[in-house]
Amino acid sequence: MNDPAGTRFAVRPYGDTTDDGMVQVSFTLPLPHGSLAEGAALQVARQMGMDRPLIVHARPIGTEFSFFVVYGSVVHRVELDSVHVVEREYPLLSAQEVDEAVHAALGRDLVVVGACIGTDAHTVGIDAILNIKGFAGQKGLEYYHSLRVVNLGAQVSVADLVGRAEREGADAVLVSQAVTQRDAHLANVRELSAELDVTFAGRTRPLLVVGGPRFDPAMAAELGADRIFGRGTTPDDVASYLVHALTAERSGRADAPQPPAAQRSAV
Ligand code: B12
Repeated sequence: MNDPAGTRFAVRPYGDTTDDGMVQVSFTLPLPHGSLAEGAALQVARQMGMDRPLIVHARPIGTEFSFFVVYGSVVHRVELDSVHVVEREYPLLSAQEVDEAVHAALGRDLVVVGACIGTDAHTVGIDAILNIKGFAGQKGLEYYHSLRVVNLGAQVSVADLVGRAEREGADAVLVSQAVTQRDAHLANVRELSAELDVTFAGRTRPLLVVGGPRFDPAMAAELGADRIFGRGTTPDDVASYLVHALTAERSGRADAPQPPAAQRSAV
């Protein structure tokens, strides 16, 4: 929807015609498939703000559950002034620019320690960022000459990750979480952040960079992380962020990182 000056200020979904509000949602109810379950599904849809919802697909899942796809028009519209998102505030750098910036600012390699923590065994996301093979046509962080990458893989405990980060002299800890059941991803990141605080008390804590498809990037501060990356992240975005955070910001800080290990030169 546009104002007279042509500026967009509010939006609604659309299917057939602009602003018709049409959406499609899918969900499961803990009811055997039948008319009661279908009636309940329609009521769920109405309570979600859908006007005249239609069940376009329904099928039993075993004997006690039903799956639905419902189509209808939502009554809601979104005022764009009320939308707050995390925008990338740093430039995307090429691999060569990253290498030059790291070596100019740190005089050494930047150390990255990554893992999937907790019981999470979904390594494809962290490998997409770290592995030299990369993702979406971008080489992973292992490709960069100025980055030393330690990838610990899956199901790493918080204690093991923090211990390894300390021994490696990590500048950044990169963590992936795909499983969100019972908000395990949030609890795990909070636990990791607290453990980093304890272990690095009195020293500069490594950056905590978190990624996964179901994180809200706006939750970084709340979870004790420095940055959260969501679905579709590419390695160059992460490398550029590391340069931005560890060179530009830290070199200006009074508590700029002191090398915890002998092989690290001054920042
Ligand atoms: C492949 C897969 C598996 C494989 C994992 C193999 C492996 N080595 O990783 C296997 C078969 C082992 C598996 C097992 C399970 N899985 Co599974 N799995 C998937 C699947 C189909 C794809 C995930 C994937 O690889 N995506 C591709 C990568 C590239 O995308 P990504 O993870 O989002 O990563 C990108 C960004 O998020 C970001 N990113 C991710 N991590 C990081 C980290 C950093 C630091 C940064 C900067 C960025 C970043 O960058 C990446 C590139 O853009 C998803 C469904 C789906 N379509 O997403 C289910 C899914 C994640 N699995 C699920 C489940 C339930 C399970 C099991 C519990 C099933 C079971 N009952 O046994 C087990 C759990 C095992 C365990 N202990 O963790 C659920 C999770 C539901 C939930 N809400 O928690 C999903 C969503 C399927 C579903 N719809 O139910 N799974």
